[in-house]
Amino acid sequence: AYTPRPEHHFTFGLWTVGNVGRDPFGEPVRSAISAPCIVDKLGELGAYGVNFHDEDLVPRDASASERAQIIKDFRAALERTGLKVPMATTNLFTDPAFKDGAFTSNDARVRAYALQKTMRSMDLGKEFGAETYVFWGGREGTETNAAKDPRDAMKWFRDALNFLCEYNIAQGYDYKFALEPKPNEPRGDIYLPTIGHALAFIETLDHPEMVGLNPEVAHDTMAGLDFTHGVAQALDAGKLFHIDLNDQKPGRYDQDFRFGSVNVKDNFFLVKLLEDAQWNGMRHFDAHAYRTEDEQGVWDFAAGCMRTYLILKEKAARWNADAEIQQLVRELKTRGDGAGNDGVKFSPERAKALKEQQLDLPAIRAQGYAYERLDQLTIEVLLGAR
Ligand code: GLT
Ligand code: MN
Ligand code: MN
Ligand code: MN
Repeated sequence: AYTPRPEHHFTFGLWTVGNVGRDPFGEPVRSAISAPCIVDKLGELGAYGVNFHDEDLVPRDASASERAQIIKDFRAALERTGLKVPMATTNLFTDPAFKDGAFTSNDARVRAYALQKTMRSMDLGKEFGAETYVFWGGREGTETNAAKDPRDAMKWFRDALNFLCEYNIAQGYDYKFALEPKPNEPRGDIYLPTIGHALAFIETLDHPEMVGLNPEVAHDTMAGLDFTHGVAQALDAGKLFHIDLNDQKPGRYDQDFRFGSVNVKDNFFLVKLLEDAQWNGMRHFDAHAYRTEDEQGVWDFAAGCMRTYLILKEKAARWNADAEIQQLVRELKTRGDGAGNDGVKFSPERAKALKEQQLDLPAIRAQGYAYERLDQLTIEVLLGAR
């Protein structure tokens, strides 16, 4: 029942299972796994697809013939496994050229390089049929606001996205662009730090319909926010184009832990939201194995992400079918029915009637909401006690 299959739309980045365990204090602990091997193994595990940054697949310094060979081998692996490439993105953070940002660098030459690299990477993604194009502005930020006026940064960011939207149209690529917010790391502070900042920014673009979000569990958790609320707001705005699933303890460095490994309850409500909304996007795991692991640990990690998602999905169905829970939910949803202003359009008469309406405030003040019972029942579903 918890066996991942392609129709579940689970995807991984080449950089996730390919993570070699380098950190700011230590060297790699695992050797790199080739892209075709990753594809074969993900296929075996039941994933739907694999995503990449330009440089995950083709190293920056590859010659034309090396590039051609890499692409040929990768394509062959996709063909033999049936794996898709639903998403592609640009590495705008590793090259030291991007130390002051990419689209928001003070140096116009760097901004030009970022556009050039992104267009080339969009071309590469399309060679493999990618439909979503992610923008994680990891270096778009500052350590000191002496560096630049943040209004200039917003303007440069907007100019870049407007230009790339036009490139998307001119090439007939039909990509959906997905902005990925993050509050900090690797920059001291990153622009567009949360889902809400990104949603507001999108509306200032020339083609807002083309641009949505790729929110990540860990990033909102780092900001101390409730991720499920942010995802719900993105869904409500029709802007949930992609999602990065992983896990994270608040107040730490960017941990990118196995999905569901830290905060089972929050991730339960996240899965329940996605499933209740019948959201049909890719469930992408942007996470990596603990640095203690060898290659077997990497595949244990990947299988675990998918299995936990499916377990939480089953728990959500159980919650939705639990008679006691549903009775509480029904009671909450119908409480005070008929008294409210829901769905009533404004009219001067309606306003007058509402101003004069008698509400039993003492009873309203005295009532309880039974959330303690409801939450305990939720915990019991999660712990397998019902
Ligand atoms: C990097 C980052 C992620 C982004 C990736 C896409 S790269 O691993 O930590 O959150 O989604 O650029
Ligand atoms: Mn992360
Ligand atoms: Mn991340
Ligand atoms: Mn991510």
